[in-house]
Amino acid sequence: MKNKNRLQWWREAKFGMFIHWGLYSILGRGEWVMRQEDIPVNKYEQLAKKFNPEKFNADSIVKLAKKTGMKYIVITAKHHDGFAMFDSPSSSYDIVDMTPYGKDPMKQLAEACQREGIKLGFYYSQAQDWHAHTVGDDWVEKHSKGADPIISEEDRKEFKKYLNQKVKPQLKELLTQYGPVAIIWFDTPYFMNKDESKEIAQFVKNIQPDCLINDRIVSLYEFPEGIMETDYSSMGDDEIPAVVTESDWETPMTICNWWGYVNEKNNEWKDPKILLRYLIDIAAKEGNYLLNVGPTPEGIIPEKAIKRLNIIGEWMEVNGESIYNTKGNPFYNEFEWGTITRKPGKIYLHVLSYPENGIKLYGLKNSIKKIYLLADNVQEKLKYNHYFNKGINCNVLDLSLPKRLPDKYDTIIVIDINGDIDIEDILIQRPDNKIILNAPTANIHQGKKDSLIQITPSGVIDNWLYKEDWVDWSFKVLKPGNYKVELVMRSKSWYKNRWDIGHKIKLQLAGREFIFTDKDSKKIKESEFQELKVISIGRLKISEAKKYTLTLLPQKISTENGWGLRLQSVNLIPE
Ligand code: H79
Repeated sequence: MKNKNRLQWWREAKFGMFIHWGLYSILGRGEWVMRQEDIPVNKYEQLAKKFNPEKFNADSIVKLAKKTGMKYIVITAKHHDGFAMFDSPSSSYDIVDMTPYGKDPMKQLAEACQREGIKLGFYYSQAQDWHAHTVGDDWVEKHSKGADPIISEEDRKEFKKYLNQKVKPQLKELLTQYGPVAIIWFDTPYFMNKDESKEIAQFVKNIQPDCLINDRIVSLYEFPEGIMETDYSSMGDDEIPAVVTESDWETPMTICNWWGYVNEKNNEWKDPKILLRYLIDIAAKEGNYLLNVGPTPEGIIPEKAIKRLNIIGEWMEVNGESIYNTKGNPFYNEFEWGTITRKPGKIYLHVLSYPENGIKLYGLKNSIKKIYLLADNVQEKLKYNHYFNKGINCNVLDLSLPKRLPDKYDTIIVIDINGDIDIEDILIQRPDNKIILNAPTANIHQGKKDSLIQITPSGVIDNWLYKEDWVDWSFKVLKPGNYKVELVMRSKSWYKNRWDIGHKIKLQLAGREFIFTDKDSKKIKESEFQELKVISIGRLKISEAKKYTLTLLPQKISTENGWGLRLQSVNLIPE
């Protein structure tokens, strides 16, 4: 079994600062500039001569993180460009040997973090290294079929040499020069086979057993089951799962259009309100938020980033209790007005938009001690009605809100209860009468011995490759009526061919049966890497308020690219 004790601090922390800082910062066009602009190695190396971040002040950065409510920092010790931002005795391509600055910023950060009680982790690009030519420049494109690169035996030898001669010595330095390291944050595990991933992971654990490692040490495309040595999973860059996901996960998030510093001419900043919403949304889905800043070549965090962090920090100062050490939304549903976090004795309602009709919760069984606004020092009681409704056979909480809410971003309403939350253990129709059957709430039935069908950390039913595999959901309908049935599929990320097309599926519900294909569907672009497809299946009448089961039985699954059917939800929308 995995040792989960070492994750305790990380689970409580919920919020960390990512820092991308390196030679690329000088050019101000993001951390991929060397590759994107095809800068030759010898020319890129020259940047080191200009790197003199005299304004770098570890204390002020750590204090900023702390003031923002962040509990840990992860900084790029070495990014894909291969340049070590720390004192690396095993390499001359490092900040101490190559730059006029000549000092080790990681040492300063480690000391400042110790003083402030903030955990420090290092990002280390273990596979891509555009300076060690073996895994450099053209490798990704040369070997990539749009998926993970395949490499020749000869290249594999070179890669191993690089792992032994650069990666291991540098990891050892990072793990012995700076005291306890909270996390080694690996990235893009291109080229790595399972043995190599395990070897590097074990190498870290042998030196510092309590150092956490994320799962980007292993290619989850090649080895979907992962390896034991990893402690938590990284979502895709900027990716937030669609639904509550109970594994240990973290979303790395940019604050603007790149990770590394982007100068005034090229940058686009995210709206602070959206950045705060991501924090809340991620907590409500039971994950951690690793929000990135890119210091300038002088070593300071840009004003516009600080402004955004300050807005989040001010909110956290009042409302942090609803984020730290919480669990996610226990209802199997989202709400029109916002979302929920919780811990024993407390339920936190995050009101993100004012609900004109008040707030309704179905299925809460605990007796309620008190309901009040978190921002209200005197904790004046809010009026509510909590009762069992015989007509629909369900507990109902009706809550009316004050006319004005104190926080313009997210007002927290606290429900004090006894002990852990106790809700009806079945998916209940939402208060807005939609019925959303999300992937993680499905019962999965493996139809073959070698079935791989599973629910991914990002909340998708994935590796659904055989028509013998099937799924169903049980749920409680409160409001009989006519419903529109639709199915939502999610694309694979990163890969050029994101979809397998040509599925045929049977859906059974309330004595009706629909057979449909993915031919007629509406595509929705979610991000650069993610697309959804919505298939309208048909209409049906649900005549009673009671428990129903919906079953999906594939008749044909297309696996042209190896993805199969990737399902996010089945939605029943009242008409
Ligand atoms: O460190 C940050 C990124 O630089 C790194 N992960 C985060 C945490 C990362 N490395 N690779 N990738 C992310 C994925 C590759 C993205 C690419 Fe592109 C899409 C490479 C080429 C197309 C984005 C757009 C980067 C260059 C152009």
